[in-house]
Amino acid sequence: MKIVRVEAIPFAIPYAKPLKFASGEVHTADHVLVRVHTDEGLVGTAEAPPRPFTYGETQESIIAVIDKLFAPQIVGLTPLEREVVHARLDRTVGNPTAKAAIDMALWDILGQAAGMPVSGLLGGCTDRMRVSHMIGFAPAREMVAEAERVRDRYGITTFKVKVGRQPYTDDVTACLALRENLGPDVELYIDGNRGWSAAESARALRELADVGLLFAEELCPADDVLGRRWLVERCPVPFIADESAIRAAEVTREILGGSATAISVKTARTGFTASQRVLHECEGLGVPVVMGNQIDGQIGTVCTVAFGAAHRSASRYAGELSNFLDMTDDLLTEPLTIEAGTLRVREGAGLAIHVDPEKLARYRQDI
Ligand code: MUC
Ligand code: MG
Repeated sequence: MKIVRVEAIPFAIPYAKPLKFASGEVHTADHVLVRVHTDEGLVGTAEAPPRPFTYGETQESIIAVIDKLFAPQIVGLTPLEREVVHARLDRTVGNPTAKAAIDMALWDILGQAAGMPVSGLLGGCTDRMRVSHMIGFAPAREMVAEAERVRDRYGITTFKVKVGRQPYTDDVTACLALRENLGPDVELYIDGNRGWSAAESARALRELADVGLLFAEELCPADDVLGRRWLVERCPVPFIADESAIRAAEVTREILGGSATAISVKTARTGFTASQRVLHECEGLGVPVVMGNQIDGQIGTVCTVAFGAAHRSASRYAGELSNFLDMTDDLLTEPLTIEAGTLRVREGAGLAIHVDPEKLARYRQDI
């Protein structure tokens, strides 16, 4: 079975409620649907979510790099030759979501060919994950109201609170209000998207001592090398590297350099193959992992839960699997549902991603 074509289709779905955080905001899911076609008629599907403010990719750049660079390099290979595929794609240093979507689409083909679910092929640890919901910037009382709504409606009891605003005291107020209103039983952690300095982060962590945080993520830039190490040494909870440690080599650098003590794995940027490398490295180093969310739609979320549930170490903590709730619509024929704070892996061969042709026709941007 050979790869004969790679399609990169731009689509745009508005958010009902935009997500705001220290490094940007998202009002529309301007994503790219990636389909890898084979000569035997099997088609692998995944989505690439551009995050221009984080990785520099845009919808247009993802399509250009797939059409002009990546597709011509992999057409003619078989879906089993993933090491060859990656050796070719990795000649290019950047473009993480374009590479990740191709990787996941290839796994989808392998699963379909074997008649087995990708989550099982990856590891098959469990069939579901607990869900963590991200709360973006808003006045404290609105953040509390959103967390209460999500808890009451979906049973979600883990929240990642976006911080990194100026002054940092706005975020401290929001976190204190969340703990006070939601009570001791919910899990809370914070993500600064590099918005604070090391000193502001340290002050905020001191003022949040009684909140009982689960983790602190990317509070200050990893490029402030000594400041970040100084902060991580003082941080009372595991300090997650997200956008500062994407690939295995960056994980090595950040962990061994003392700039992080936990890692966010996002299939949107490392697919399944490179995510597995990072995960196994973290297991070897004894470093906790959280399945992160790159502001994924439902297709991306199907991929994240398939990977997270496949592995013991990736399913230990709640995964960030609920961003799609803030979108007005999506492309799947059968929408994902979160019940009792849990999302199940899609049943069926491959990734079991079934795109509704009418919805794709409505939201695609290229015709
Ligand atoms: C996160 O964990 O940082 C915000 C930017 C991005 O790339 O992902 C999100 C969530
Ligand atoms: Mg993050």
